[in-house]
Amino acid sequence: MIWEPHYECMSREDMRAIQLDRLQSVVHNVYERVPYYKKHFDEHGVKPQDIKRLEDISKLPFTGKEALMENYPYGMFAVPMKQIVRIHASSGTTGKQKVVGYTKRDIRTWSNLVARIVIMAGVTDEDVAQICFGYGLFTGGFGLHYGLEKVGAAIVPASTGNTERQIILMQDFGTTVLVSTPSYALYMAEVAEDMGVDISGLKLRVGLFGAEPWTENMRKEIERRWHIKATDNYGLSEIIGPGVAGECECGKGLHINEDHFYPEIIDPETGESLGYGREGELVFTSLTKEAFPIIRYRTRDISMLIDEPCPCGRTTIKMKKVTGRADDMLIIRGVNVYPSQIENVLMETEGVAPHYQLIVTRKGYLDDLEVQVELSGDKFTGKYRELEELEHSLKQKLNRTLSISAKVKLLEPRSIERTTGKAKRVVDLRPKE
Ligand code: DLL
Repeated sequence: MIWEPHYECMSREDMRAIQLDRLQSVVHNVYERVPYYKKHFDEHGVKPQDIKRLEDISKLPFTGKEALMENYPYGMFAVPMKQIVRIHASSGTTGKQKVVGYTKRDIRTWSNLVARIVIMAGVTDEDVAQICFGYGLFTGGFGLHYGLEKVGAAIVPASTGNTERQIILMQDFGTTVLVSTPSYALYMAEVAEDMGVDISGLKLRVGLFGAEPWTENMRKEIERRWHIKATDNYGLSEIIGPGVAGECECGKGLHINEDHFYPEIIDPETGESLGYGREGELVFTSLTKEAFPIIRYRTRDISMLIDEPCPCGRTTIKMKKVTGRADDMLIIRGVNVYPSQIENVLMETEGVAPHYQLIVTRKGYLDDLEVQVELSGDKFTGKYRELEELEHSLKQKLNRTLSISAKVKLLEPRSIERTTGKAKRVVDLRPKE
């Protein structure tokens, strides 16, 4: 089933026509109503009338997260507070929260777009969906809730935490769809195993996972542990929350709801537009939002746009699974290292569990990377020789993949703190410049 075939299966020409029409309207709107945009457009010498073709979007300046922080809390809103019916926020790594608002129409749009994604993943009105995302300022809980409700699934709004109770709910309520971060899904599997639950006996069949980067190897592990199909969905508060892009059953990338969010890929260093098929930073322009429209927002997420026909029948552009953020890239002794590269090595190594942390320190002028990873239960036999061999082989594999040497520290099972939301993979202890 396709939720809105009219838009999701549109010809490229029709899609481009809608996008241009909406782009022109949002650009006029923000220029008139949001002083931040007027100032920045004027500084760049660009006027709303200059947007004559879709390609003219590159004339507009980018918006960064700093803009949201400088205009905290409501300075980027394009409607009076009277029309705002919901506020969400997400904390950046530093400084103030990024605050976003929604009108009644925005909430309807959002629910519809999440419904598209939920349907893409194969959810129906027969499903019982347990939402294990936080309900609060975070957009995950409410976003998935409204979309799933629109589809007609029976929702169990379990939120995060009390993990044993989550497992009991799954058993007793006959949960068929699990909604959470990938790292929390793994933690829940661990708890279910500890409780002696027969996981294959549960009714679970699909997982809707998102809100943090995860590798294909992590996906395989989640599918193996839970006996489900694990699907990915992507979004960010500044754009709308979840509902930006999601995976169909073909599993060849995430369909972007591009009639609402115009995607671009840019070179993160130069800002140059890279077009389809090249890896770079994702940039989005919201085309229909009323309360909090946003122009050329730099997500810092690394992906690629894929323009290939999809067997599912949808014609929307797809994006490659995001496996990291530009901000997560570590520069260790001058070499770029992504946590996802390390995750891949760990997940392909037998004897270690999918729980890890990367500790970066500096001694003098030299950076040091230590990969701390838990042993899987069966490897934790205490046989010194075996552990030494495992550590050695991991070091070699990491060395080959990263082109730098990293220390490896094998930890007892369960020694890394579990999170019910987004996992913290990197602990950077280097002094800030
Ligand atoms: O995480 C929205 C969301 C909630 C998406 C639930 C999907 C499901 P923020 O808290 O603002 O919003 O964080 C957004 O999380 O820029 C990415 O770096 C990361 N992220 C979100 N989804 C994915 C994903 C929500 N599927 C930031 N894969 C984004 C990789 C993701 N990273």
